Amino acid sequence: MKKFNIGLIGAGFMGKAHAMAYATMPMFFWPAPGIPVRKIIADITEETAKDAAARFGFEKYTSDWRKVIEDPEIDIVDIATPNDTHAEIAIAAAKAGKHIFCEKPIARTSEEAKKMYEAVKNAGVKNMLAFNYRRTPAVALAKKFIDEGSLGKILNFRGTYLQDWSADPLSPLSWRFQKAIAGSGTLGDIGTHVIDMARYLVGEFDEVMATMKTYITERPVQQGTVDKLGTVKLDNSVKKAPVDVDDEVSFMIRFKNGAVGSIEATRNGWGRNNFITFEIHGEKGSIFFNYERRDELQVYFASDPADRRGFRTIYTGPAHPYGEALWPIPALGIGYGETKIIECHDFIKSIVEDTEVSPNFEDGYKISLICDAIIESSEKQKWIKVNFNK
Ligand code: NAI
Ligand code: SOE
Repeated sequence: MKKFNIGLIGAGFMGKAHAMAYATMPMFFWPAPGIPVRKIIADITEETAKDAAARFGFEKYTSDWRKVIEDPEIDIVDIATPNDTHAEIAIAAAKAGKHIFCEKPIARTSEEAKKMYEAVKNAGVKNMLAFNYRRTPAVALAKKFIDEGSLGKILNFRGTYLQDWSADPLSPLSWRFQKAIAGSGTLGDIGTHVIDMARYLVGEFDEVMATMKTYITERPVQQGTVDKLGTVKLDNSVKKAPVDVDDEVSFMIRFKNGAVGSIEATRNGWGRNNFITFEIHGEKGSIFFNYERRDELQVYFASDPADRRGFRTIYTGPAHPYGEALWPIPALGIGYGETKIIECHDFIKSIVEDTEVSPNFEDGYKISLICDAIIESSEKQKWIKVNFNK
């Protein structure tokens, strides 16, 4: 079984999630397509990198991400740093011939995304973007129902991603609230997850009509480099700085295949934690998914008997996509970690089998073009066609 040496850059929230996936993937998927070896981890100081190596089980550490790229032992470069670093690291990794696993959103802008996509194409390296929610078994089951025609022609997609971790104005100004680092706010950070699911389940976007809003225009400046995602509240004595990204985005969609839809995303939705939902209506039935109840897919088929009208719940388990590799009984509980384990499996499998994996940098680039259209539509308050020829 081939070993793949991993160089992981960024030891925050996603550093932890990815390290856990590398450690555990072969315990779930056996025989594994390959064995990930946690070789080197980078963060911005020697101290944080050393601590991360001990905690996440890496053999070596560095405070300079370029050392990861230059290391001839490394097969896969994993980018788990804030969005402003993705392009520079990915382009350098592609030039060094490394396969690349990169966190979402692909980059801050479509210009950066295009350069990243071109770099991996030119280098011929495998690349994947971490829109992991589509690898929740219930979401993959929704895709199976759509592909096999159980819902018939798709008419409508209604999606949400609602959170409240930053609804408090004293929640710190982390990198996620700075355009220079994040590129955009809610749109790029969480809206893109639902755009990824909408493209995966329904198809390509044609045009959008959007409204974006920033409610909290300044916040106390974060201490330290890691975004603690609302678990820390600062007080009014801490210096404040402006928020220059969106808190909320809502948009309507016309898909190329004639379906229509809408997506709403906010980080100001008190009471909503990771409320990723979609309801899809087709000519022959409907499905509903809520990530906060992610073992479940709600379905209703038009052919169901008249005395049984109403959604019923399928609990995902071994009979469903990825199920055999996970847990032996339905509804034991699929977690965020499992989506990362599946993602890690699918990426390494694509390298071993020399196949394309999705979502990849091409998908990320197209999603960034959709985001451009959403921003333009919000500014001009009219429908904007997505320009895929930029
Ligand atoms: P975080 O703030 O928890 O951690 C970022 C880490 O990167 C910190 O340890 C920081 O010191 C380090 N870092 C920053 N610049 C660096 C550099 N130049 N070299 C080495 N290390 C550097 O951030 P988090 O939440 O882990 O986000 C990272 C990326 O993952 C972002 O692109 C974000 O959008 C994405 N993300 C994706 C999620 C998903 O569900 N797929 C969930 C959370 C984040
Ligand atoms: C914060 O909104 C965040 O960590 C996002 O960055 C992730 O992509 C999302 O999946 C969880 O929430």
